[in-house]
Amino acid sequence: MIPGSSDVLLVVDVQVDFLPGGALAVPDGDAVIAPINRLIDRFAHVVVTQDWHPPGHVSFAASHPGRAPFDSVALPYGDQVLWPEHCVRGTGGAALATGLRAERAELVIRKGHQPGVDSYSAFLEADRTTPTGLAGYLRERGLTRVVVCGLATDYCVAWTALDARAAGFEAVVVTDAVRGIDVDGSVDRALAAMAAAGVGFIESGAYTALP
Ligand code: VGL
Ligand code: ZN
Repeated sequence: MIPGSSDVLLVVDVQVDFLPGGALAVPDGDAVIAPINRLIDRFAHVVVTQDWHPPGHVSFAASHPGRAPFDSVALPYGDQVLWPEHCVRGTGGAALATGLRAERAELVIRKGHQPGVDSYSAFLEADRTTPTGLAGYLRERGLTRVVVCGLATDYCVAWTALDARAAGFEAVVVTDAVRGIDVDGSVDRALAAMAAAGVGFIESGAYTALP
């Protein structure tokens, strides 16, 4: 077992395409970088996720003739929101944000890499059955509390925090280190769902590592 706390900082999708000017820009998304960089120093364990789609991914509106970004379509695994093309694997838009101190990450989880399945969650793909391997990794490392920050509050952050709880981890969202897309009240719904699932909320300045 690695010495140090049993907390892990999980930095979700802080990527060029989710920042202002990006293909799927999250309003004020770049505001998360400074608090995340300050947090990174206070964790012995940092894991980063990257949205990482093949060209023509099923979550892209352009893959569904006649559909527009932010429409919903029924897929075999359930309803899927359609997005502008974003985070195509290997492109500059999929790169981690410049200035994010991601060199401290011990693991990078890439998700949404199957052409026909999306993955908002860092734990389970949108078919809700295919694991990414993150839960097993954290368990093997003895990491029990997941502190979640990044983009976007109402999609990848929320699904990740909810799945962390479902997998038996403690989960805490850092309120000043997340920003949302907010489609039709999705941020408020996500915050309520997380609270109901036992996800905690803290400000980055209040985080104290476990001894
Ligand atoms: C995300 C929409 C599509 C996210 C990723 O990182 O929250 N949202 N792909
Ligand atoms: Zn995506």
